[in-house]
Amino acid sequence: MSALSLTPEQLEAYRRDGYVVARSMFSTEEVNLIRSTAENDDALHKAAYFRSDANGSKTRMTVWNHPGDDIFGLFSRCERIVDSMEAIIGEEVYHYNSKLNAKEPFEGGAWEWHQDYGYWYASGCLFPRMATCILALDPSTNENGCLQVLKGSHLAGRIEHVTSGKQVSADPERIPHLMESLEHVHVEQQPGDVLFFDANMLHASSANASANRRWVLISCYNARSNSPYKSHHHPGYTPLHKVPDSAILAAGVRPTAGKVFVDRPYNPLEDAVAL
Ligand SMILES: O=C(O)CCC(=O)C(=O)O
Repeated sequence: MSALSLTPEQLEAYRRDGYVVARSMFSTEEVNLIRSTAENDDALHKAAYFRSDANGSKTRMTVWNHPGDDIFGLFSRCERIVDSMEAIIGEEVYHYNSKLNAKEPFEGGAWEWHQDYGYWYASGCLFPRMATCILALDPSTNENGCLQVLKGSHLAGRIEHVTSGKQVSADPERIPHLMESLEHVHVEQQPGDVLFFDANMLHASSANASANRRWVLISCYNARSNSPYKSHHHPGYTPLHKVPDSAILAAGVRPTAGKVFVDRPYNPLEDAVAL
């Protein structure tokens, strides 16, 4: 177990609240390497697509399924992240997908309230033995569209997801009722902070109405025992090879040459409606 992985206290908070933030889990030097690779990686930018919100504001996203040996893959495979995920999920995990979400100043779009398992259920994962982590590459604030959560909402279980404008969201009728009893938290992060959250955690984010960019690196994990029963655009169980925590600094800038990206991901809910 990595000495940098989540502590027993953090794991307890995660189980109670559905999320926890590990402050400064990555050093300034590590985040600078990941950020500058993201800024200069042509393949990553060429593979990007845009996701619109109800007002036409757009988040730029690049998505991939297999972590690989580039610096983003080393992040997803490093011991402190994978050991934390295994402690959260309670068994061997595998990498389900990762993405770079870029909200540019005055342009980055909002995300409706949703649970990641709202999507992954439709993709054939039978249990919510899954979790997500978000590494902030820039300061992620209320002004530039940080993640928002409804604390404790993971305990509501999976909520029906419906199409809502151009996105799929958790049933909008239920959200105001859940908001009456649950705390609405804007989870601000500094570069290097990692937010871990449960697959059934209700989360959303606002558009970036500020002059400050908000880029985040997101990795999602599934339990080995929860490989989807049908094939879809994210992988079934694929062994994940952990790397030591030192791997990022040892690699330095290492871009994604040769990596296979996911085209705009097939979304069973959106695409069923489109058909
Ligand atoms: O980047 C964000 O603000 C939200 C991303 C998100 O909720 C997701 O990818 O499921």
